[in-house]
Amino acid sequence: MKNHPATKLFDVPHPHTFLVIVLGLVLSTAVCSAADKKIVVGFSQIGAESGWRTANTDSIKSEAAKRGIDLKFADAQQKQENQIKALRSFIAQEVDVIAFSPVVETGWEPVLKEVKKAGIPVILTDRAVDVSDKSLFVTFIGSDFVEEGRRAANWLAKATGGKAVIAELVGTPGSAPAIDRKKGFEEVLAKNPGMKIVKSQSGDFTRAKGKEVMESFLKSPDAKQITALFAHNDDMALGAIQAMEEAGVQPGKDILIVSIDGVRGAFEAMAAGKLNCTVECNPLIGPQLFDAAEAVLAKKALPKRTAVQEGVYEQSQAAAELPNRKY
Ligand code: GYE
Repeated sequence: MKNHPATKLFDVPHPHTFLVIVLGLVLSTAVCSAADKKIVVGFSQIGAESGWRTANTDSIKSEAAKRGIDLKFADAQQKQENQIKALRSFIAQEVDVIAFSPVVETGWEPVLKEVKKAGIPVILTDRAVDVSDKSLFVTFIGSDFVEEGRRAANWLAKATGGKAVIAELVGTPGSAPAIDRKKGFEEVLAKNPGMKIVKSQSGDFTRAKGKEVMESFLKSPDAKQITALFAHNDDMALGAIQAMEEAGVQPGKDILIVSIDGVRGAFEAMAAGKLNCTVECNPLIGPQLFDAAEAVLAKKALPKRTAVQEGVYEQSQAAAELPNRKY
């Protein structure tokens, strides 16, 4: 076949046109990637064991969405092994920052060393880890659980004139809030000889377990002497209230109840006269978490520890405070 000029499919453009096109492409991808380069944060959450946790998850997810952060969220269903797997998968995905709320305090050194080797900064939220090498994380944002335990005991000491026979519903064994809240509570008890803990068992921070353990407390031969309940979180207290009602015991009257978190359900129970006091533990740490993530990527210095501001509420304040509660 003859190659006639009229049958030519494309005109070959002038070489300068190529240059302009290529330059244009290079420039536009550079501009796009600067604007589109989202911060990628891997977050390993403990689970969904309580109202507190649900509010915490919502706070983190909604704040990430608001800031256009690419959040890789993994739910560990309260198992440390799942959290360790999640952390390793974040390393494999080369995320910019890893954040997590450790279910228990110990056993993190090996995986945190892997994260450090990969050059990924770690932010702890809510619960702390027990590691000797503090360079394994950049910062910890969370509540002072020891102080929360003290506040619960101080309220009870005041309410009972320093005389109480106490049943205790402990949080997840080995978790920072269970260890520290107990410590703070017992510190105040040591100064109040008329107050003693006669029963203490874990309800794993859930309503169902709190109910189950309270049922067994109430069935024990010395159940009648219990005058107060200290629950390490509101959900366990709410479960215990159910157990008391089913056993014909009046929660909030026959047995005084103090718990920790300040979730909406606790305020409702206080307004109904069934719970006596809740010590606030603020779960809305999404904004602080991503402030820290952005700061660490901008190479700004961060404090090793940021505490969250919290209060103590009793029955008389419940109705007025209810409309202000955000979780
Ligand atoms: O008190 C409890 C949750 O770590 C502060 O975990 C958190 C605790 C919170 O399950 O309700």
